[in-house]
Amino acid sequence: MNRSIRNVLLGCLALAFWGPLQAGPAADLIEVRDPYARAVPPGLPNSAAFLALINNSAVAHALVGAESPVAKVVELHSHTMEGGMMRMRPVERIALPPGETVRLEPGGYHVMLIGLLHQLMPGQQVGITLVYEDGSRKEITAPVRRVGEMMHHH
Ligand SMILES: [Cu+2]
Repeated sequence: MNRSIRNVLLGCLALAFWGPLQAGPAADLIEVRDPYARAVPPGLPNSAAFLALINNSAVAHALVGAESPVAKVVELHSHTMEGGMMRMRPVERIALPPGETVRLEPGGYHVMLIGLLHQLMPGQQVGITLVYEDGSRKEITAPVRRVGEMMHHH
């Protein structure tokens, strides 16, 4: 058998077996676990939401944005140490490697809620739409929880 034909046949076989494991929009393949938003006292303009993202597919995906009706602006942020201070920075994407769990948690990546349209109190639910690199979107609901005080510097 000619080598290129054999390669094509092997490729088809691989697709037949692997295709179902990785096909489909990222929103269907990325599992969202334990989402929550940080409660803030009255007068504080910003908050953040946290969650774990599990890439159950065999291909790399990425979170590239988020939206929420509770804030004027929603950004993806990272926390980094700079000169001994924790600083937040907007990031364009959060990579979701195949088979891995990526946690958005206090002190690390988070969904930044800027310009809250109302106070976030424990017991409330916050709607968040996650946007993935392929344009697929997932709507989730995050309960509002009290989170230990964090230093936040922009
Ligand atoms: Cu932030």
